[in-house]
Amino acid sequence: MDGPFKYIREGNGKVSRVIRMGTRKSQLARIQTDSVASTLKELYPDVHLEIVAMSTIGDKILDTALSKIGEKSLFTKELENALERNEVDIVVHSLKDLPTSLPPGFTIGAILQRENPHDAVVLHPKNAGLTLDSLPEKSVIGTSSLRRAAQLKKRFPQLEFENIRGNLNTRLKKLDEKDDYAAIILAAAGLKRMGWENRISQILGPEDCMYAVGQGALAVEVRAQDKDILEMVSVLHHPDTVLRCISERAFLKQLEGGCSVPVAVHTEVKESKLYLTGAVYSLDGADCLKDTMQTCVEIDNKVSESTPECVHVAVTANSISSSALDAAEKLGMDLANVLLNKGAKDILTTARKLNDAR
Ligand code: DPM
Repeated sequence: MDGPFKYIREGNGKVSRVIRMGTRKSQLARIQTDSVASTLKELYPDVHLEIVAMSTIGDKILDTALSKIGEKSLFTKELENALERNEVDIVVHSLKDLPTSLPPGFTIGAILQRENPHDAVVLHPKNAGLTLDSLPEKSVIGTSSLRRAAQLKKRFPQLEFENIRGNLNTRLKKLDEKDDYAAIILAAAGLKRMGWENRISQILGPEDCMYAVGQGALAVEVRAQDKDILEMVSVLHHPDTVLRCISERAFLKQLEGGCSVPVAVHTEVKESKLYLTGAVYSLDGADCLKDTMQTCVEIDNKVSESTPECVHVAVTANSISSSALDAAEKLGMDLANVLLNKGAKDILTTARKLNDAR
């Protein structure tokens, strides 16, 4: 059969489209892609799913801090090229790795129910039983997230913070097999998906460390024009997660923050209200601007067939009430504007300059 898509002829003579899912080769990326694949398989037993694994720049450069590599969309670019060339139809990402604007032609067609969005402490085995409060003074904590370092430096001034890079497997190995780090900080969601929940010694609440925009949620990226695939994946949307993440992404976008700035958030949906706390930090955490706002989000699941397709911070969610999506996006922008009025731009510009000079 001609055309860009791949088809398969089944035993009964029926021709059906093969859906190809692109993934990075890291174990976490494979696990995440496989979990979305098995959900799709349950929902659509007749589709033929194929998984195509490829390495990305982010996987190849393992020794440089994420925040120092100039390339935006580090982990996503090669996968997007494959999407563009119709070599794959679906790419599963950690939402927090996806920029708030995608290149033209791409959209996030689904955001799945969020895992625990908080950060977690993983201790060197010799420190079993300790916490960030009880570790000896000057203990070295491994993280290359500016966001984590800024908040934790302020909260735990007796500790020291150093970069650690590599995928989750590499980091745990560096922690366990060397004596460089007393502990490392990782997203609880990634640890859980890898089956390493037993290594979590402490979950950091918002008073210790707020999470990154989109942390803990999986996103499905597709070609914006591919209506069949968009409709197929849209059933994966988890409305509360979508609203929270749209407000978080709008907050980051309005601040003009990338994936490696000291910006942190906390969101909740309670009784049709969406609460967003957002903050920006100087690299040492000494300067901090933080505020909380709320808005009404009626999740009525009313699908208004007549409304034209609209996209909120690169997310297409036609199955969710557009007034709720609009309110969530506005909440993020409004909160960012409040912080910008208090001088958030200066804090972020200085943080960026200092980080580039390191
Ligand atoms: C982004 C950051 C990190 C990743 C920055 C941040 C952590 C970098 C580091 C944007 N992406 O969080 O402030 O520690 O050096 C990443 C992880 C996951 C997705 C791993 C992790 C899994 C969790 C999820 C890397 N991206 O943060 O421990 O699905 O949210």
